[in-house]
Amino acid sequence: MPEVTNAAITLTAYDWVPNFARGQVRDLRARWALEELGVDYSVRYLAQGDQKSDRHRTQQPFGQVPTYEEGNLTLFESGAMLLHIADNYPGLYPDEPHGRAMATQWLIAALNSVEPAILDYVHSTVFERKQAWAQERLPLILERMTERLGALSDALGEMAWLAGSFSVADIMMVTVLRPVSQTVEFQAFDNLAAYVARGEARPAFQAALAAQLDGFTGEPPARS
Ligand SMILES: N[C@@H](CCC(=O)N[C@@H](CS)C(=O)NCC(=O)O)C(=O)O
Repeated sequence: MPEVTNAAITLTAYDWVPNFARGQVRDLRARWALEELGVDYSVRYLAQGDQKSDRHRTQQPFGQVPTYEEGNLTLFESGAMLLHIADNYPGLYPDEPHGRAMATQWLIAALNSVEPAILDYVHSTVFERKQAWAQERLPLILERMTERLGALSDALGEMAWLAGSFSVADIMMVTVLRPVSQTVEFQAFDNLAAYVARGEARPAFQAALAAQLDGFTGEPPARS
């Protein structure tokens, strides 16, 4: 198991999140990449709320997880972590420069062209669901999300992975898609449903998911 104590790489993660977020917190992305490579990492667990401390903000200006520490390097942004890992440990980028550029492109597309539409849906159906306007806004959000998923489905076509061989682009895209992968709208795209299932079937994904779930040993924040 790559999650050990005193490894050269340390991630931050939460020691508690609500059930709906378990298995979705973005430290999963870095864990998955490291599991694929068999690279050891440690985790510093934060209680809910501690991510907003001054100390944590020196590492993550937005007061979020994950962070990634390795020697004197500290990174925030899961995308930067995946690119750094792929650059420094062979195995998650295609071998030739063209393939690497394609993988980088698709990782950024996951974050910049696909994730915003998915987050809109998650915000509307989870965090903002009790707002009077949430139901009224939903059709528009679904339309935008479906348009993005349709375009991704067309681009993926019959390919197994986005940049030829399995790469960091797939770690990012699969984790970006997972929050909506059980919706009717998503399941209508057979190749996307199969793509996410293919990613989730990888032993390294399963190990990363289990490690994240094992880390939720804390208590919910006290109600004020
Ligand atoms: N763009 C950041 C987003 C990080 C993020 O949204 N983290 C969430 C957990 S998955 C978080 O800490 N949310 C709590 C908060 O924003 O206070 C990344 O990809 O690393």
